[in-house]
Amino acid sequence: MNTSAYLVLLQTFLFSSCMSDVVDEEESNSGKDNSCAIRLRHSGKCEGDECPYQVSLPPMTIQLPKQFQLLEKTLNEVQNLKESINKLKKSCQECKLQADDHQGKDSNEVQVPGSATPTENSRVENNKIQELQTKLNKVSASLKNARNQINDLQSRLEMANLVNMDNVHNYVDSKVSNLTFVVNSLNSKCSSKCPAEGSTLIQLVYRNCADHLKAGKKVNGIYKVTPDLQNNTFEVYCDMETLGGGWTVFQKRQDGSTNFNRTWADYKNGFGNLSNEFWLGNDKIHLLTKKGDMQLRIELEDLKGVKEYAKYKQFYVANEYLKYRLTVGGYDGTAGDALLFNKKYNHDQKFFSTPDKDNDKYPSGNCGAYYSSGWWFDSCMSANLNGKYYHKDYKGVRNGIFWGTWYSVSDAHLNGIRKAFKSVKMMIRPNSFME
Ligand SMILES: [Ca+2]
Repeated sequence: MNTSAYLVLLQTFLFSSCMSDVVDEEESNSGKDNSCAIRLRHSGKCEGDECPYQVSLPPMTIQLPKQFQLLEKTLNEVQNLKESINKLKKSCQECKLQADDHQGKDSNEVQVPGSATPTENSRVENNKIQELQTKLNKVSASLKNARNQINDLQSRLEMANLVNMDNVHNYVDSKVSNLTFVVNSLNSKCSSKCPAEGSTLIQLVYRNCADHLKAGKKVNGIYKVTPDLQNNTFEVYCDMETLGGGWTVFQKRQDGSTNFNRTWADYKNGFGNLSNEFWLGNDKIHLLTKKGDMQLRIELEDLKGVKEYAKYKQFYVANEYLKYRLTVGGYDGTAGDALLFNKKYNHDQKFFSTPDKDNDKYPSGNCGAYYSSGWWFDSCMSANLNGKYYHKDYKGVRNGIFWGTWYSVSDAHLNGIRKAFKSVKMMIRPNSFME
């Protein structure tokens, strides 16, 4: 049944029960009592067959078919949908507001305060980019410049590497050679042309015994010499007889009266008696030889009275700072070259050692202490002219005066007997000396 059918049924019911209560509007207004709970009144003029009525009904329950529940449910769903749509609308509006807010903040980051329009923002951003581009170009130019400078320095460094230490050494060596040549040529000029002219000078300063001889001193004995004007004058023993004389003696052994088992300080300053046995002193020997033109002569005599000699064209003793290092060479003579015996025993370029100062080449001990001597020990020796003075041949440690080429270094064939020497003399004279 549809809705219009129910209206017809309602009208039938009303008219059948309360037809008497149908009144005109005019009667109702007059206040007549009406016992019928259902009242029907005219509410307007009739038009054709239809008239308008106003129906008053008492409270009542109407039974409706199930289909009305669907309507109600549909209405509820529509209502729910409407609410959901409203919520979504509200959410969208909030989102939009937040988005706008963010957009405003972002634009502020590149915005100069006060400028607000998008066009201005864009212009400011462009300026910023241009500024950054300019800075970038500047940095790039600086880097290029630095790179060029580094390349320049690298090429200079390569040039500098070419001038390495070897080249410097070679340069210095060549200069020193040139200077040595000039000095030597000047020396030879003076020695060959100036003796007569220099006689006045030699008479004033006696550098060594040769100067005294030139001044006319022809007697062996003690003389004062000044080998270096910057150092003191000191006494020496002069041999004015051997091979024309003029020899400055710096060591002499002849009777064993002087002990040669001495300290570094003793050998430095000298000891003994210039008229008998002595060591002149390493400092003085250095001063006498420092000009580098001295020859060395060694004279030896054994207990049988056999005399031999060894001479060296070159003889130089360095200063104490260089441990009185010996430079010796250019052997000639009859006693044999015991100072440069072989590779194992070579006294050239060796430091001076004493019983209390080990500068030798022997790693396991002190040659000076073992052989009771101050000497230019190697490891240890093929010559030792400062050894103990024995008055006769001896046995045991070979710590006596020794010259390795006189007797065999091993001297095994002597059944361990060590040969002693009667006398030793070490003396120097300038190579330029004219006999
Ligand atoms: Ca040693």
